[in-house]
Amino acid sequence: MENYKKIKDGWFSETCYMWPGVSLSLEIEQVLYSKKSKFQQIDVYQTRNHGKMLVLDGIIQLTESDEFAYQEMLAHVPLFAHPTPENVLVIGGGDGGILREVGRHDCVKTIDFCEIDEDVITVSKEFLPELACGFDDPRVNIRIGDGNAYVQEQKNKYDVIIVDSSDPIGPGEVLFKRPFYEGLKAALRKKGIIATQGESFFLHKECVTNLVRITKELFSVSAYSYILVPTYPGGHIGICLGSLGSNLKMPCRNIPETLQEQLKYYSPQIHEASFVLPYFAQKMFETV
Ligand code: SPM
Repeated sequence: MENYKKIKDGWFSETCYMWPGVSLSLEIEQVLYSKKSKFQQIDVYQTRNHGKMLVLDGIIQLTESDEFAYQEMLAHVPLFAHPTPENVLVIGGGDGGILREVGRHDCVKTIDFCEIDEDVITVSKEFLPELACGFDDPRVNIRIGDGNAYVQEQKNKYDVIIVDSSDPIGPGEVLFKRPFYEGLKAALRKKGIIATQGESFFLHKECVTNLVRITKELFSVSAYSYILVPTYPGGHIGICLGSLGSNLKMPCRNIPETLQEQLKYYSPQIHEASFVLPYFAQKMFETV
């Protein structure tokens, strides 16, 4: 019961060697689920003020209070940067939140989805139905398995690939390495775009610089955007983007009013603004 070490006096505290000396704590009302899967410890908590919270191996993956920020941006930034996204691949994100957002695009015809840990899907369907509704979309094809192995077998197939990974610890580690990015590139069609969970330029300079270097070297267009997420360490997280031709920093399709009204974070304005980085990060990326 490793996870209970993280709860003291009714507060869950997230600690990790990737962000040493700092911890975010949330008050917990109830432990709803706590079990080790084949790959990781899965916990779902009822928090006092942030709704339900999904935690994998002691790291916060989402809370119901702010999950929309991450899911909307990681999905809609690449999808609106592409002129005609029809075939989409989502790797990771067993909670279904990214699928929910991708499914909002009528032009998308197929959504292939690859997740290593089936238990995350099962648990999310039970405890996080507002995210897991993404699995109900008939365009979604679910594959349980290793995302890297799947990508390496795909060639010239996808318009947009979204990687909703956990941190580069445990099952997510391989998704931060160059061979995986080479596989992503080969799996893209002309003008294709990748968008990957890009960590924090405040907390993980080496990791972020490495991701930016890889995307710069492999893709003709690359960029880094960031999202405000109060319950991630530092209150933010990045998106690392690479493209085989499409411009990334501006939406190239209009957002239908009916879709805009369903969203809480993404808008054409924040799409552009999210690429304007603090000066130190801008310099860090220019010199990579
Ligand atoms: N669909 C939500 C899954 C979340 N995937 C990303 C989780 C990252 C958690 N750690 C954040 C650390 C930020 N540097």
